[in-house]
Amino acid sequence: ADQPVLPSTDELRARARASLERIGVSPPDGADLAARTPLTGEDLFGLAASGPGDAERAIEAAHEAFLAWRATPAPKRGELVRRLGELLRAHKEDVADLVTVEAGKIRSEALGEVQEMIDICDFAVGLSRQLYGRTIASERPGHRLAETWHPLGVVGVISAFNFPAAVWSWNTAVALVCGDTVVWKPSELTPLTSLACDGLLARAAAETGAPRAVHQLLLGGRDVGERLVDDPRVALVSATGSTRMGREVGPRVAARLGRSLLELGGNNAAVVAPSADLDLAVRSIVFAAAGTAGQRCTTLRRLIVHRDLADPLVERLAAAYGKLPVGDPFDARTLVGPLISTAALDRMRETIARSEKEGATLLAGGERRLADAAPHAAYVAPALVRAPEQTAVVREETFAPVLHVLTYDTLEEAIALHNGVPQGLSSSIFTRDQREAEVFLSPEGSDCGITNVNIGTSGAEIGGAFGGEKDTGGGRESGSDAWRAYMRRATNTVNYSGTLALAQNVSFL
Ligand code: UN1
Repeated sequence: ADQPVLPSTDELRARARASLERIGVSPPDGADLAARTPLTGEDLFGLAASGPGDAERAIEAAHEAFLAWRATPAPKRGELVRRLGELLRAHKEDVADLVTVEAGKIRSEALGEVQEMIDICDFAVGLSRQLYGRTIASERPGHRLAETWHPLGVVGVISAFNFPAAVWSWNTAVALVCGDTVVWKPSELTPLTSLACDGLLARAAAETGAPRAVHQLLLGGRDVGERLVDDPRVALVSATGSTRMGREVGPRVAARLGRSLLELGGNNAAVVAPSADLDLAVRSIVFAAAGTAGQRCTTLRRLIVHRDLADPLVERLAAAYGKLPVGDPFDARTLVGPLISTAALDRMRETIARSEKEGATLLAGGERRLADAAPHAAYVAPALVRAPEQTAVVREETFAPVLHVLTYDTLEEAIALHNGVPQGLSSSIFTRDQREAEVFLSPEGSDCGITNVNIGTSGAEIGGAFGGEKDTGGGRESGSDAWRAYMRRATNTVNYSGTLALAQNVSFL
């Protein structure tokens, strides 16, 4: 089922250049950093990277801009984000092209990523008139007790290759309406997409009269990220990536008593109960496990199936896996694009080999594809693996399409398996039994930040708060009241009584 013809690196370079031109940015020529495409595994452009000196200047500029931006009324700040949303609508295809060229996403998912950006812009514009505090009943006569939400400061955004644009927009659209300014260190694997986002925001700023300096882009490596982590002017560090990265970032930010918002690894599972609608379950599982070539933090990695349906379900999944078209993500027939790198492919193979050693059986996929056509790229058939139990390798997150199937007898056992991993991002149950569904959603059910019924683990809407527990880092971003992490709360007591009344009935003077 492979798509045999891949675009050449020259074609991809031309395509990326054309998108960037229409957006209005030219990549900074240089030799520090290579923009690369996983479609062929080859370099597109040499780019100039930012160093620690640039990071210092960017933080200072963002801090200066913050001092003015915080005094701009929130609905006016919303106008900048509204314009960004309009520009994203106009350049949806251009940004999606860059996402496909740099992250390897299939067309529909790349367009979906830009739609997610448009959605969060709409959400943030509405939010710009709804940064509500509360009034609280005071215990004293003639007093008013209230809380007010104020802008926080500079937000450092550290993002990953797999959502090179949307995760930036969740943070940036919300931070900007909250009155914060942003310094962004994107993944070194997706510099062109970041230049496009920064360029569109710069245009939105110019057209709405907002200061350009509210957003700063740093195309750099670890040294640049470290500056954001350590600088006390960066009030909030919002970091998306591996648990290993989070374990370094979290304590360092905490050591200076800064705030961090961590979105780390997931090892997401779905429980398939006896009453499940199997047609629905199969389609949901294949999208969640093989979509985005298994490279979402919300990717389905574990399937916990009732023993009575394990064999028929596994058979249907293996048949579906066998037909998945792997290849050029620009080809409308393709469902699985390349992995980000051959290193990711090596890790995937290691995981399968370790799993086999731990007693598992590879049922479908796992083989490299298109190696002759693109020897530096990493096309692979998504793997379906049946594991005898939840062994060590099953408890780890491998950022590649490997779905481990486990079986259970009682719901209690299914939930114990489900929660028996260090990560806690996303989870699902497929069932038509309301009691089972409610138990899964209850305090004794799934321990994740996202818990779904009859829908897969990936592809959350922006309206909800996004994030997870345990090794996932505890952060929440995107919709609902996640904006509060980007603001500081002030509690106000106002005495309009003309006399002094102390709280807790204290008398003094
Ligand atoms: C990520 O993989 O880092 O829920 C984010 C989803 C997307 C976001 C994933 N809306 O799959």
